[in-house]
Amino acid sequence: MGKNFRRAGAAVLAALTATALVACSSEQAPQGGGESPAEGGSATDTIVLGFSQVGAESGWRAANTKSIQDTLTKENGFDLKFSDAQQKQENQIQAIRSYIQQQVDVIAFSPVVETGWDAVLEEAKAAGIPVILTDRAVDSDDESLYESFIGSDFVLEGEMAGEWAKEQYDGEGYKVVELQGTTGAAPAIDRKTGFESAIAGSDLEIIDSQTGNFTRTEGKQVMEGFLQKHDDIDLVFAHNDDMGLGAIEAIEAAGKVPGEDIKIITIDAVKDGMQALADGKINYIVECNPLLGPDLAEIAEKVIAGEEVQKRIVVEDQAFDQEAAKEALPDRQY
Ligand code: GYE
Repeated sequence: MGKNFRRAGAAVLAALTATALVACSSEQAPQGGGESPAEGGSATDTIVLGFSQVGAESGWRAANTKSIQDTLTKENGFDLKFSDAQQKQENQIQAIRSYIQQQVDVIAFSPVVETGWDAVLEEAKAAGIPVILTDRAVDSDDESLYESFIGSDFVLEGEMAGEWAKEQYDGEGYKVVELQGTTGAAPAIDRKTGFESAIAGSDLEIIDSQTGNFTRTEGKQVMEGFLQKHDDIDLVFAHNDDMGLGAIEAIEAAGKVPGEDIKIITIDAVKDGMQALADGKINYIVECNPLLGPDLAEIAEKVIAGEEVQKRIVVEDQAFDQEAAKEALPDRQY
């Protein structure tokens, strides 16, 4: 509920500030993308924003893309140029270079992996184009390469998952398998770190850990391999709902009952995950809010207006057990 209010507030603010930006962007913004002026207004009203998305790997990503596309609209004062990198860093670098060439007003992206961005970000800086990071962080010593990073605290998410596991199952000698997100991605690195630190010194033991690349298909495949290798798995920690949903399929195909014979903890809390939680097939989900469009719009407007922005905007997340999922499902937006 609180979140909805916060988001509505951001949208209103976005609409208001968009109007105030007209003069500013007409002075400093080059005509990005070579587009003709939008009907009903001059092109100078508009912030041209190039967004490079990670891909379409998960329900979370679909909700994140929708939030961005629904918010950065012409009506809200944006001309959004959107590209999907299909989980490949080289595609993202190419997209960012093309946005630089088009002289967009702002570049935003969700970096598929953490490292290897300095060169292209320096090119953007040299061209005078501000960069905003959404969702995932970059690992760079030079913080001047981006204006702001909007996203969840993934270490905290992993800790919340680990704390809950520890509360439920410590003392019982639980064997855990881990389905990691995309290798080298901030959420995969940080969720692993957080979970491990929370269960350190407990009776829970991670007996196997492999990437499922944040997808349902790979989550299922990796879980099939785990089930063949180990006959004593008690708990799956999946770095996202989709891999957990894939694991459910593998567990059922192996004749076991997900949520009972093998417990499952995931992160995201997208609709399909929440439904599986309410159905008793998942035991606990830590939320990761994908609705970053309003915050991105607000920060982009401020950056263009030359206003101060926060370097780090942390999106707050909650967590759900099976009862909480049943209650939350009817009002869930994603
Ligand atoms: O948890 C996962 C997606 O970066 C937070 O990426 C995001 C993660 C999310 O594929 O489902």
